[in-house]
Amino acid sequence: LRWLTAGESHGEALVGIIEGVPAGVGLTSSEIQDALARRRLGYGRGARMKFEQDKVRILGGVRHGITQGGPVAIEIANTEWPKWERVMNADPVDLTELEGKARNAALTRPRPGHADFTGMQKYAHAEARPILERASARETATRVALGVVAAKMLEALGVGLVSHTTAVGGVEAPVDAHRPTPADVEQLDHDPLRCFDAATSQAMVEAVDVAHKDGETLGGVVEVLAYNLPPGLGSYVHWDRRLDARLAGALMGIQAIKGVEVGDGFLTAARPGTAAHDEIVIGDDGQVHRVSNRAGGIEGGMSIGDVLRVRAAMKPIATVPKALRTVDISTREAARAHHQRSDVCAVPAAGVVAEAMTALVLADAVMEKFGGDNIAETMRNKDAYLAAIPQE
Ligand code: EPS
Repeated sequence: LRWLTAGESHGEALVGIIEGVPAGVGLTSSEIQDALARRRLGYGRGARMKFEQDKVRILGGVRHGITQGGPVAIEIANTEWPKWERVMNADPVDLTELEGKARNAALTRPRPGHADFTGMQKYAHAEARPILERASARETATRVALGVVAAKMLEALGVGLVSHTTAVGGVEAPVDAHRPTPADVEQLDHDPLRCFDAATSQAMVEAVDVAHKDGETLGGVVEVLAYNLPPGLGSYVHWDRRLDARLAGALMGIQAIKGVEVGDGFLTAARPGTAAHDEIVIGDDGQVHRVSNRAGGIEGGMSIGDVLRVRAAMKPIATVPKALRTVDISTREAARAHHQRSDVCAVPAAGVVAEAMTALVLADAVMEKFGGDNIAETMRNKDAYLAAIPQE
């Protein structure tokens, strides 16, 4: 599988293309639309999430709700485009009417923690508009859309994913809290922060309210779980084939993600060896089992057939209402970073994006292992592999 995204935050549309999708996978634009709606949920998002809408069109690769084997192309049109048509037009346009308008003002006060300043240096722009347009997490809408294609491939193979919020600011779900399954997605989507623990969720809502009042922003932690994966996706034989390495890269590549854990991750570093691993036993059913899943479903860079568990830590959004110190690059004078509006907390959305990135990596690993031009062929190959490997 390979995939690419293009488009700007306030551009006409975002587009994504994914290539290598087998034929025979069910896919409709309303499924993509639903996933995009889930990404817009979450307590603490800014005003833009309310008035802007994602308008999905599948432009290629799908016919009558079934993938055909060609690249799948998806457009997510931005309903706010009429407001931005001049400022963001691909062709040269007359901007005189926009003089003095905030939307067209040069952004010369880069935000600490954002791509603004280094982007201006690297791409030789005198202001940050061209940087923030592409650096914006708006682009993650495309990843979620492509993630639906991957999730539908995985679903055909019996693999289900779910994501949830485990921390917002300093408020954390208890370590031993129940973990959700794909059957809990609806319940999670109804929770203001997509947190599975009701008491923690309530405390998170309060933390967001306090941050909002204080002109602050909040980060947090999200967790993605994948159920029913076959053992043997990824490989120990080379660094870039390790499933955990590929997941870490994919999750770290999400805007504002600063840390990734697989399984118990950093907790494991503090444990002695006898309490760090998952012992292997023969269960009552005569099958080989691990007694725990501290490893998060991956050993030696390969899925082990247990629940996959990865986490990503998001930093607080860099567009802080109580703006941070910066320098106005046009005058070289001390200033406050530019701020028009912002999300207080986008952690729930990051969970949906992390789930999409995980689905893309897993679908890629599945295709690498099992191949197939039609998903039925992929399933046959998977079944034959499972029937042939030693189980007991
Ligand atoms: C974003 C800033 C906000 C978010 C945007 C991502 O946009 P604006 O600066 O126009 O208020 O709303 O997220 C989305 C539009 C989205 O669909 O997720 C940023 O700087 O990353």
